[in-house]
Order: sequence, then structure tokens, then C-alpha cells
Amino acid sequence: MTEQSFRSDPHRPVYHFVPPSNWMNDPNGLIEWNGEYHLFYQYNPVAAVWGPMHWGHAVSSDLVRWRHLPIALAPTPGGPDADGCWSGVAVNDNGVPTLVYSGHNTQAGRPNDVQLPCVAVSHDRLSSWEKDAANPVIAAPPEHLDVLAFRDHCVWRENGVWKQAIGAGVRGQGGVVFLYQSENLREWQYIGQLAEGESEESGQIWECPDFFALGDRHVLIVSPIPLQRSIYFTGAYNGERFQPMFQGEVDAGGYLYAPQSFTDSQGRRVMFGWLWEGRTEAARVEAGWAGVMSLPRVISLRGDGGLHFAPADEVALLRGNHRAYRAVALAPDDELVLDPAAGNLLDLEVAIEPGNASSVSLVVCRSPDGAEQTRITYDVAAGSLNIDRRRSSADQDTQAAPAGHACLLGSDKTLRLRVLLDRSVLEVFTADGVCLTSRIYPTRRDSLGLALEATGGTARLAGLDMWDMRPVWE
Ligand code: DQQ
Repeated sequence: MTEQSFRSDPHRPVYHFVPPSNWMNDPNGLIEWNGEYHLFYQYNPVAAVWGPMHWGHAVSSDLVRWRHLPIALAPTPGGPDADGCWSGVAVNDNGVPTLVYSGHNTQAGRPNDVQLPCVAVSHDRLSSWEKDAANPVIAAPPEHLDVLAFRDHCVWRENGVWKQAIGAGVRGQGGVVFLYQSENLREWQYIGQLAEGESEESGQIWECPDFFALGDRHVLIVSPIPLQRSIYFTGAYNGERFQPMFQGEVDAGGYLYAPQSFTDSQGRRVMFGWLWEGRTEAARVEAGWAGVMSLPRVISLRGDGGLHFAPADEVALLRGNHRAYRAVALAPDDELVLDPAAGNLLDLEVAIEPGNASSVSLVVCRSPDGAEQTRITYDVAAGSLNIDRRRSSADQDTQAAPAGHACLLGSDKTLRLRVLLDRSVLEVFTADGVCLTSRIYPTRRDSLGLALEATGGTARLAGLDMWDMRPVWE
């Protein structure tokens, strides 16, 4: 399959990053280098299913318009990564671009779930990568523990040394992040457990740790098995231990996993996450691709110690034609179709005053008869925002489970949302920085309508700004 043959695919996003074809999962190696952003990703170049992992590679000057580059890392037969180059990061080692990733090798007599850290460098401005002869650079997980997994890396510079966090699980205990330090990225000394959880609360294994300072706190993001959703903690770090003080969800929609973030030259903490599919393996294989990267999200600290996620300003560079609606009354239980053919490449900024309604809904991807539609509903009594996919697709094999999260109205009692719709991807951001990402697969070509509905009372659309989004992939 090629970009050409994907043109008629009604579900393939056109302004989110997608692999050229076949399978993509975690973002890897995010780094800004010489004014360009590099995005690497877990990639199976031969099938639309998870398989022997390579590192795909793309570059952008603005975080939203990407150019595919040749595959950066492939498994080396007989090497420590013979069965896959799993997730990792990119760092600037005194001017040398350096990758730290997990080598997967089932032949080495290691338990199937233990991978070991490997290093690769580039001498030609991130074009090609040379693996270190000393790989793996850590020979085994800490010996005194019954380690269930040992993979995924976060590497940073701290007081003149390199620090590394590695994701893991300890049997009978739960997810854990191990902390190491090094002078040269090749010889590592184990410090101890940076943080750990209880398996009943936060899973048995913590994948893809992401650890960084933000404001006056540190942030730890992990992706726990088997929770299948990424969680964050904010808290205090003393150079050896992280003390969590606040816990939250990175995305409440149920489709974002293994996020990674980096600090760019503007000082922003920018995050991407893997959005998985909500359809069957057979449907993915037929489509010829699987996996989407979230839009770039800027992470900031809220006053209550939680995290605030918002689309990076650059997303607005993709805005095209603009339409606006102001001061529209929403009568009780009377669906108002604002535009029957609004489309499915949209950026919406919406402000709704629920008034005395019990709920208000923004409806997207609505077919003219309403048979297919996806509802983003604010439930006033519950104070929650919910995504209802029961009618998103006539295809009964697509996922339709609900997702919801508490959502605060502003002091003016107005619900403010930013909604980014890109065919099968729906990202909904609340004003208080919560994001719910979902996947939808309408079957009808005319499921393009936009509507509003107030239930049980009168509400008011204060304003809606709508932009058509321009494709990144022509
Ligand atoms: N994906 C990678 C692992 C990581 C997992 C393998 C998370 O390194 O733990 O593709 O999705």
C-alpha cells in the first residue's frame, strides 16, 4: 500500500502523523536538533500488526508538517536487538546525537519480557545510526529483585552526569522505575528505585517512563500493564527518589498510550502519544496501516498540582476556511443541525452555556438521518464530559465503549471545548486541560454533519468557531 492507494481510505487521518504504511506504536527519540523536530516511532514496516520492531523516523520544522525519512534502526541478526529495537529516547551527547533504546532478544536465554538497554549514535546529522559494539550497555536488571520486565528509557543530564530511568515490574509488588547514572552513557551504575506502585492500584509493569521537571515539581508518566492507559504523577525529586503528590490520567479517552515528551528550544514540554486503533486486526490488515500519533500537546502544571494538556499552537497553522456561529439558542430536546456537511477534518472551538438543561451535546460525524453520529456530551449533574460512540459506526465490529472525565465549567458557567477531528481520530480538550481521545469509524460517506442538542432544558451556544483543517499528507 502507498500514500496513493490510501487516498480513498475514509478513516486514515490526514493531519495527524501516520506511518507511511503498516504498523506504528510508541513515539520514540523525540528531540529538537538544529531547529528541526525529529520523531522516531516503533514501526513494523512489513505488516499492519505489531511485529519485529524497527525505529521509523520523520522530521518537521513546525511539529505538525512531517517528512518521512528512512528507517533509523532495524534489528541486527545475532545482535542484542535481534528480535526488535524497542522504545527509547534521543539525547545530545556533547554534540553527538545518541539513541538509548531497548534491545529485544529472545535467543539470549533471557525471560521473554526482559529487554536490555542499547546505544546508537549518528555521525551524519541523524540520518544513519551506528550501534555501539558494547551493547547491551546494562547486562541485566538489578539482581536482588524478581523483575517481570525491564525496558524503555528516559535519559537526562543532571549535575554533570547522565541519569536514566528504566521501566519494569517486580513480581508480587507492581510497576517500578529503576534509576541509574553514568558518566558516558555506556557504563551505568544502579542507584535504586526512583518510584514504584502497588499492582492492584497501578498495574504489574510500568512501561515507557517519562520523567522531567516542570515548574516547581517533577513529573513521572508511566504506561502500566495491564491498565492500558497512561497515568502521571507530579511530586518531589531529591536526585534518587521521586515522591508522588498528585496522580492523574494523561488522556481519559482510552486510546492514548506510551506517551513521550521533550523540552523544546522555546522551553515548552511537548508530548506525543500513540493512538491505537478501535477496530479488529482483520480491519487493520485490510486497511494496510495501524496506529496514529496524537497531535503535539503542551504540558503545563495546574494550580492544584495536576497536569494541563493543550494542543501546541502550531496545530492552528493547519487551519483553513473559517466559519463562526454566535448566540444560538438551543431549545429543549430539539436537535439543531448547524451544518449537515461540516466535514470530518475540523478544528472546533466551542463555548456552550448549559443554562437549565440537564446535558448538552456537540454531535460530530452525523449522517443526515442521524443513524451515525458521535456525541460529546456534558452531563450537568455529574459534572462530567463523555464521549458516546454507540452510534459512531454501523460497523458492529468497531469499539464503542464510553469514556468520560470530570470537567469543570468556567466561573461564567460556560463549557469550553477544543475539538480536533481527523476522520477516525477525535481529540477533545477541556478548558481545564483534560483530553479525551477516541477513535471512530463511520461507514457512510455522508456522516459529516455537525449538530448541537440540549436535553431537559434550554441552553445557549455562546460561540462556535470552526476551521477546515488542511491535510499534511498530500
Ligand atoms: N512498546 C514497545 C516497548 C514498550 C511498549 C515495544 C509500549 O518498548 O514497552 O513495541 O507500547
